Amino acid sequence: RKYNVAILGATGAVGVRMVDQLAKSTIPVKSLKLLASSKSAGKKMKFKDQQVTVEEATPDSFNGVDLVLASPGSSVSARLLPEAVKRGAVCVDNSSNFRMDPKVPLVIPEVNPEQLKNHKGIVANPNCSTIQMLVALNPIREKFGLKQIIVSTYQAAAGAGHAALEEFYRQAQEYLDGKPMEHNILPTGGDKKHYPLAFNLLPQIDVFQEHGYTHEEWKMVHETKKIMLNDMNSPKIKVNATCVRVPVPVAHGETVYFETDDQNVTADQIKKAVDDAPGATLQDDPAHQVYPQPLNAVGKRETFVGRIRPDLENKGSFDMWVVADNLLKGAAWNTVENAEELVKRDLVHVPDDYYKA
Ligand code: 2RA
Repeated sequence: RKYNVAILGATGAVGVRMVDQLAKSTIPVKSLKLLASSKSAGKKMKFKDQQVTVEEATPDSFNGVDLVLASPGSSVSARLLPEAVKRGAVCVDNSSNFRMDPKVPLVIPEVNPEQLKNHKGIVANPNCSTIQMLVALNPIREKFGLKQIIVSTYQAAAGAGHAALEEFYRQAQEYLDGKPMEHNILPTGGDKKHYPLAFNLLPQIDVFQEHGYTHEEWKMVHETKKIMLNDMNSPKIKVNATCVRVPVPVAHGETVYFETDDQNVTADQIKKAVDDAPGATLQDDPAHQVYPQPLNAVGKRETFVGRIRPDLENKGSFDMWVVADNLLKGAAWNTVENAEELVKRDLVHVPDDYYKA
């Protein structure tokens, strides 16, 4: 079977990578539609040896489409993906819109692929910072159980969008030229005040919500519980997050502190579990200063893990450092990988009780 595929949001920072990852994927593509806003309609993009013209996305754009890869922003996904499902298309959505919807599986192929069979036409891609953390933690949970996760993130500017990344580059040059740094977007377009990111750290990603946590921090907490326990309210795994924007263009870093159920686990056992895990690459050799770095992760599909070591004052607790390209494993590649799994499992079918907005 070959598939009629559409990429919604094809011209964005994630969308262009989806086109590239689809071309490199195992999905047999019969036809490809590139969909975006009216202002991008008419642009030409390369797919394998073809040139494809970008079209404006409308509900009828999905007539005859089997598979949609989406990263258009939450409001567009909310409006258009139910229309695509109604027309018989199965959608993998990278926006945050459907992630916590009980009718929508939230999937990382290396972690919970069995959830894919429960889709009602829409599969949600988790947040980039959640994905890389769980690719690293899942082998540990499976072998030794997890009681608690405390994560601090060091998130790249690209996570805030293409315009934010451009603003960051301009700021760096302004700083070096001794000029004031223009700041109109970062830390987030959704809030009132803006600050320079270059040569700075901003402990705010997305807007603030209850108890002084940001939306990004709540995403990491709730998405982790939904994925690891298939139960958004389970108290079994305690999760706490602090998300910080750092002056790095692409690829997020995370320090992950975790406590295992099994109190007699050693750091070597943790390292072996990570080394054997799908999608994870262990880079952990302090004697030779080997550890993951964002500069080395850009453009790669893997999640890189290092600095694994025991908390010498709390038996069964460990630290580790996790790095991945937030636009690839964090978004475009995980989306395409979910689509590959749907194809492999013959799940590209919209059920009779399909998702309705
Ligand atoms: C960020 N994870 O980094 C969020 C959305 N991409 O801004």
